[in-house]
Amino acid sequence: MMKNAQRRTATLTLPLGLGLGLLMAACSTTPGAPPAPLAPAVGASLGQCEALTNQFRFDQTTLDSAAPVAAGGLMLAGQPVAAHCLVKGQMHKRKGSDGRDYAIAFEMRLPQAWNGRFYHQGNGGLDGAVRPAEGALGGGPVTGALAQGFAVISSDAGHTGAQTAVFGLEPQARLDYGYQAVAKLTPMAKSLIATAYGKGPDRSYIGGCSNGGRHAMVAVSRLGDQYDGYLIGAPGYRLPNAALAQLWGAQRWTPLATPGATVKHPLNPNATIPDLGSALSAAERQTVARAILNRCDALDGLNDGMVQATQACQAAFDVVRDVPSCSGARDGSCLTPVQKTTLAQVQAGGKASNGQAIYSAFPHDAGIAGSNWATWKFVNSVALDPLSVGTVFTPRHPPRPRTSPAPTSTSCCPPSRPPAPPTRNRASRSWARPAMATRPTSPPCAHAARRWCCTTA
Ligand SMILES: [Ca+2]
Repeated sequence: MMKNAQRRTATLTLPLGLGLGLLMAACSTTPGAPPAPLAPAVGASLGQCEALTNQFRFDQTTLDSAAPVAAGGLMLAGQPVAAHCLVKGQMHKRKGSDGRDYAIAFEMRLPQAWNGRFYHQGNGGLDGAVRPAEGALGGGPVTGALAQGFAVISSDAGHTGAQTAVFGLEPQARLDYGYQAVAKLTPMAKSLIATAYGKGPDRSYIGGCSNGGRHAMVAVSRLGDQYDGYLIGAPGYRLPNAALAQLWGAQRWTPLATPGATVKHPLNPNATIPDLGSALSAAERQTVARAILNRCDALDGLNDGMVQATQACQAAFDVVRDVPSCSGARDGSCLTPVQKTTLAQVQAGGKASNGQAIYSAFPHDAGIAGSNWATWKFVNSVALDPLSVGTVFTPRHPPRPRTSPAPTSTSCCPPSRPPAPPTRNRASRSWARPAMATRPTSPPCAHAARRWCCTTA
């Protein structure tokens, strides 16, 4: 416990130290002047590859293999990747409380000609697989971090594919997926880099899309002293609520779906799920996309079939007004009134019974015609999101509005003296809060809204 406490203290004080350092630096420069540029990262050549399995030592870490990959041995988008060392290993191997074997499996790719930088690759979905540590950054694989000479790590975040999604019921595996795997991998990866090159990374970055973007966003708040930059693409910023909003959307579409129609379950070849896609067919989604383009394509200055003026489009486009209305049976060229209102509801974002947003709204975009949109709305919302909500995520419902005022009299909860403000000890740079004022003994709380009262319980 003491060790953990010391580590926690160090984690908390490091940003403070850095902040003070930056503050001091700012005071010593001319106001308004740009900060001095950082010294460039300095690269190095890889020493040994195979020997790393014997050379490298790190707490709770095992290197299973280290093998050289020749130039061109890995191709990305038809382009050869330079020679590098592929290291595979595991951290924190353990027996879970559910009796299953867990570990944080990872691979690192260490370029022979290293650019002095480290990139932590966040992966998508529920993790559970060690994706090749290619460091895809968006914009195509040839721009990936590995191809640029970064040392790259990728991991399964603490569970295997076979353990998805039951890992969510195992407390430590759940924590590892949430954020602890990244926290454990980061210092290990830097140490491995130091062993491999004789020096640690001069710059460290973490990034990813979707769940990988979530990993990076969590790292912003938890590992601010470990990374110099965060590249976050399309992050699921509150995945439990995102999954819950998916279920909400499925509920909206279900009454419009063809009764009894089914499609294959995406995970179980022997199972089927309701065909929610029949609620808004591919032809109807194309009709909506055309209506969106009619209103919005030119708003970005170019009629190219893409809506880049996203926000302007939300004001310019109206589902009910702009999509052709069916005068007879559905034929793909129009929407019925209930289809329009349902689509408008879903795009506006899921709402709790009290009207508060569950997650986010979705901008109208011509991408509604794509199969990916339909898969998320009509398949994943039925097959995957309920599984996630049931095992991995704990959605946090929006707080209920108060239905009665908080008590103001002393009948239930006598007000205590407000606590004195904290005082600062300038010598130790610490803050101390005086002991809380003693709350008088309270009578049993009879108020209906107990959470606004003190109680004797
Ligand atoms: Ca356009």
